Amino acid sequence: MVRATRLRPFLLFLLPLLAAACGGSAPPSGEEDAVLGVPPQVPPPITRDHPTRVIVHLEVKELVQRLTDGVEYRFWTFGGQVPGRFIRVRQGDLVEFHLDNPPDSKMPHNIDLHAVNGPGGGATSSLTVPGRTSTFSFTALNPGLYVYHCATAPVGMHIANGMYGMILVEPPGGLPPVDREYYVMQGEVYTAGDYGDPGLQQFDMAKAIDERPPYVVFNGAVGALSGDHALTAKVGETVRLFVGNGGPNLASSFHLIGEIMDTVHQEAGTATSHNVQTTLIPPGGAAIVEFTINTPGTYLLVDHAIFRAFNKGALGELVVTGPTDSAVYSGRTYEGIYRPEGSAVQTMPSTNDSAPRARTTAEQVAFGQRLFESTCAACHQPDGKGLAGAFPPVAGSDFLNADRDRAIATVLHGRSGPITVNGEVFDAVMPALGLSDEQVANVLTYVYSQWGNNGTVVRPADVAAVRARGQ
Ligand code: HEC
Ligand SMILES: [Cu+2]
Repeated sequence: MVRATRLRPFLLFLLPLLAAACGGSAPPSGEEDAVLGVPPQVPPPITRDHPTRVIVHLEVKELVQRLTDGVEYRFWTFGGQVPGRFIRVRQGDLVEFHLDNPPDSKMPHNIDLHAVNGPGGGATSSLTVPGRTSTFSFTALNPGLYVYHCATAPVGMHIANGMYGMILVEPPGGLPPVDREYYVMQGEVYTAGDYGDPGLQQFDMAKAIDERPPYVVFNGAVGALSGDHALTAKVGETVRLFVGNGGPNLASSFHLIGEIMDTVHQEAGTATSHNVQTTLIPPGGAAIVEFTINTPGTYLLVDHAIFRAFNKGALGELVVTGPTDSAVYSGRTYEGIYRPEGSAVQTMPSTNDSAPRARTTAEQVAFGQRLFESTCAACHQPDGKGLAGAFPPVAGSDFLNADRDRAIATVLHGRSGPITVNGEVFDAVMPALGLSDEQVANVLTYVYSQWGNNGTVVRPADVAAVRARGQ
């Protein structure tokens, strides 16, 4: 008895603290529209002391943007930029998520948020074809910084084209206040051309599968965080970087040249470590990095897998102004030495000639089947039947069977614009896949031999002829 009465005041004091720590225990009250951050900016910290219903509208935009000077790329984005809009909520919030896909899009898309506890992270509830919108809700149960990305087949292609971003779930009470916060994400771009090859570049599926990106960049372009777009801070300010990695393939050895990270939330989880030089950020992962700059200058953000920084674009700048502290550093800066080397970089010859040559039609079919399964099936489906409204069938396709050379040109160069296959109109984009004559011949011979198609045999010489005609 005595014990219980003594304990009661203590429990009364502890309960609100426990509730605050769990975050999710109070039901959400009220409603608000999310403020979304345009990279490299993030929305302001949350000042609410209770969970609420947060309404997020994210619009997919497929658009051509600068990749580097003289080079453009058709990005698929969440909100018009790479990375996608930054979402900021509080633990316990009920997030009502709207994914909008405008009618002029070419592709279906969806979203998988790593902050979701539920099948597909939202992907199974959000597949949205052009001209439609999808809605689903989730409670932000766990605090942390989470990647989101498109998970529509071929998943790697949607991510490589720029469909990734981040959502921060703040713990109750928020993160410790800092002077500056920025949003940075690394990602690869798989262009058909080499680094710096001018013009509008096509996606290259073969390079993506081989994990050989011509570009590795921060925030979607070479120089997205340099010059006029550099991050800025003043001496003595505390800076927090929300750093993510969209991948799709490469882990980032994230490093700030000339600055030690005072605090790192590794993998953007709850644990912190201190005095870190380089932090590893896996594809689909993130880190929260905090530091104070002691002396002015230009500090470089790099992937310390260093060819990526100086030859593929993974380089950003943080320009710090203010009084020099010569006790911290003698004052000589290295600005100007660690510059990107421009677009006139060396290129290594790329050949596909190591693939074994098929000597018989049966071998062509066998090699072609492997290629179909690894490269074409993601879109045209393993049974060749395609996906209504998105990918045409190659099984029993009148379009395919009517014109061999047109089929060769499609696989060689990709295809866009409306086509009619078995009476259904498709108006989407098939990427150029960067295949050799031999590979095109094999995969088409395989496709022609399957699913009721007409058995046409395609030889490498036939492909070479179409290539030579520029058809
Ligand atoms: C990223 C998705 C994607 C991949 C990968 C892809 N295709 Fe396509 N393919 C399409 C789309 C979309 C179209 C329709 C293009 C249009 O609307 O003009 C198409 C059209 C075609 C056509 C002409 C239409 C038909 O159905 O007969 C053929 C043939 C074809 N693809 C074969 C292939 C082969 C072979 C491969 C693998 C080497 C492949 N595709 C890989 C998306 C893809
Ligand atoms: Cu997508």
